[in-house]
Amino acid sequence: MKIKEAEFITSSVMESQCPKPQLPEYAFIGRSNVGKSLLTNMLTGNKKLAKVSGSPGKTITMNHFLINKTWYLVDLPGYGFAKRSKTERKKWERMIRHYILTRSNLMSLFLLIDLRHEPQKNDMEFMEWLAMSQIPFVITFTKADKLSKVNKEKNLAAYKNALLQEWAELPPYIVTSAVTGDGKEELLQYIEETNALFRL
Ligand SMILES: Nc1nc2c(ncn2[C@@H]2O[C@H](COP(=O)(O)OP(=O)(O)O)[C@@H](O)[C@H]2O)c(=O)[nH]1
Ligand SMILES: [Mg+2]
Repeated sequence: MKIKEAEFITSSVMESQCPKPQLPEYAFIGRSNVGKSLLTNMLTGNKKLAKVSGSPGKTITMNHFLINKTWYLVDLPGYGFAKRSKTERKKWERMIRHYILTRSNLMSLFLLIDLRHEPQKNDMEFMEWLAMSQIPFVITFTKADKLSKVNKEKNLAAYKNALLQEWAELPPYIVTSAVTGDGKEELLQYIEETNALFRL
């Protein structure tokens, strides 16, 4: 799939502000600074579409982008808002989980994980929750350009090991870099195939 058109639609702080669920939707979720905005820009080929923030955890909104007038990409800040109060964080997490469970057009979720780090407890717990809730997801490793080939393999192996301690099978995963464009074709192909399964 080629992206010919990518349009910012809304920034929402409540579900009621989100676009009507009439087109297939894919969500990017992950801690702040993991690379959600840059990956959105890389996928759409528009460097200015999503703001790439230098200061983590500043804006907490759900941002909808309409792609080729046929599907939505939504940026869901999930967890790890360093500068927020615990109450605020909890409220957001509850809302995001509710969104994931009830959004009728949500086809799949891309859980973004910085490949430079060791497996993180909250990412692992979130994946368990997704699996338990039967929400399809793809682990999307980010910032692959920041690692040597050897370290990339090493960190991937560490993740696979951690996952296989919990599960019999690995969830699907894609290794990406918003800098080199790695993973772009794979991601877009997955979306194209999944779009075909959408029913209103
Ligand atoms: N080298 C490199 N840096 C990245 C990549 N993705 C994001 N970054 C950097 O990581 C920081 C956070 O990225 P951003 O997209 O704003 O993260 P968000 O908070 O998840 O939306 C920025 O300084 C980006 O330039 C990547 O693939 N490679
Ligand atoms: Mg962002």
